[in-house]
Amino acid sequence: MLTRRRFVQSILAFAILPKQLLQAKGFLSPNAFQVPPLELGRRSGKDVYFDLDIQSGVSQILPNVSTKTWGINQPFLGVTLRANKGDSIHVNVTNNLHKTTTLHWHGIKLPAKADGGPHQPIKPAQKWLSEFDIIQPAASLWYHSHQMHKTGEQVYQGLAGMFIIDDDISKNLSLPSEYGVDDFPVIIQDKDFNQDGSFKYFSDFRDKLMGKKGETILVNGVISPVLKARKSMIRLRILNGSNARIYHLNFDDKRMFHIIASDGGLLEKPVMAHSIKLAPAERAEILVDISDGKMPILRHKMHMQKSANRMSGMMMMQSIQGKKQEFDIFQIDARSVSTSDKKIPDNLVKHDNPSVRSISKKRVFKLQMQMGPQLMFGAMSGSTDLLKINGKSMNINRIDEVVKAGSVELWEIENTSMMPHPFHIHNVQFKIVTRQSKIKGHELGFKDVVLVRPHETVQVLIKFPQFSDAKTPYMYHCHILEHEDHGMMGQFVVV
Ligand SMILES: [Cu+2]
Repeated sequence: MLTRRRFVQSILAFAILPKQLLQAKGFLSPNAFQVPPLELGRRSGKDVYFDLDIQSGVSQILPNVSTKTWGINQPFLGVTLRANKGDSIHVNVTNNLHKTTTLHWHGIKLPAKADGGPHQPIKPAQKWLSEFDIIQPAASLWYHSHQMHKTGEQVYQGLAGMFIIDDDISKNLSLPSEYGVDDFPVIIQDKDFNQDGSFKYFSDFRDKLMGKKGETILVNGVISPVLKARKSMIRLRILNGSNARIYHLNFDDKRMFHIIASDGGLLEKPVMAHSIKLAPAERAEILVDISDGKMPILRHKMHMQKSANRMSGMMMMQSIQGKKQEFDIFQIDARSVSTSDKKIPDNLVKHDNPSVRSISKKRVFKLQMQMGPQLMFGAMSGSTDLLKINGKSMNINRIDEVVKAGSVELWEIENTSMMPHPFHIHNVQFKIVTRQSKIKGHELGFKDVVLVRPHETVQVLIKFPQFSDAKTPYMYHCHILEHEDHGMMGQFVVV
């Protein structure tokens, strides 16, 4: 017979047992920080050849159960590709999945045919050759699936990796740049798991509306890793690779760090900060001084006064439902660092900003979500046109905008909804020129994603590259992947 004491014990044991929870919360048995393998390709002069194999595999993410995952040249996530400005890139992609997919080069200026968006699907067992010259400065970019209506699911499964560009300026700045030694990719994603260890995508219709958020945070595919640092100054290339979660990143000991780069590359000057906000698909590079030999934890946590003022209705709803709003991301173990000779430069690069006087056209994009019963019904029935831009849901057969190659335009993005939307434009790096809040930190740099807050209007200044192709469109869309998949996307051609 189960005594009351035994009963209480068993309940406690049940509550405490899942190891992944213990690890996630207390770093009880630390996982090692994983650095994605570096792929430099086969080089012949300026020509660089990459062979990428999109594959399915099995990964040990949780203790005791394995997870079916997707990856690029490895079972889960993509290898890090690295090349130089001026290189001619030739990527030979093979799809070894049983599903059609694509590989999109996020943040890279390139011909529309090489972009890897919904117009360049790769069927199972097929190959796709993407070729482009790198015409932009050093930056931390990334690549991911962009399959029509399936981007959310496919990125969630693991189809995402980092693409690093170097140039002469970045190499001569004496910044930490030894990959895996003092220079680390940090791909942050949030996942949910089923009992059998498989990824749990779409638990309910709310995920479709608000975007899929998971309760377990992974860094480069690992839960709560500890990075044993060897140098006293480290560079973190942080990518928010999550489908929908926005992170407010800061250290538990409130240490300051320097933001040195945004989506499109280095800032003009390092910016001191103690926190940074990154929406899905945004990147930032930060330098962290760990010469004190301590063990700081990078976490996702809003400041008290901010969280009180800025907590959106949606977030309130989530808190009420008992969903976690704060997470430890990973820990740096600086107990055995050796002194780094790296000093933080006062100046980094000079930006070639497009001039406001050369604006040839202004376009307005209204981001719209249907509210009320229509939305609920649509979401539950799996409708793919719940979300709109300028009154239209994405139609792959419709060109929404025609842009002149080489022109400078002002794009005004107006969020008419109650939740924030990170707006992404393919083939460009733009500057944010006006927004309701102060433009600061990484937002001072070149961007390919801008977070547009509820009821906010943001203006961005864009100089379009010279590539033109009247037949093949590029995308602009919300980078909450479920929003993209459910219609908040449009197409433009450059002629
Ligand atoms: Cu959105």
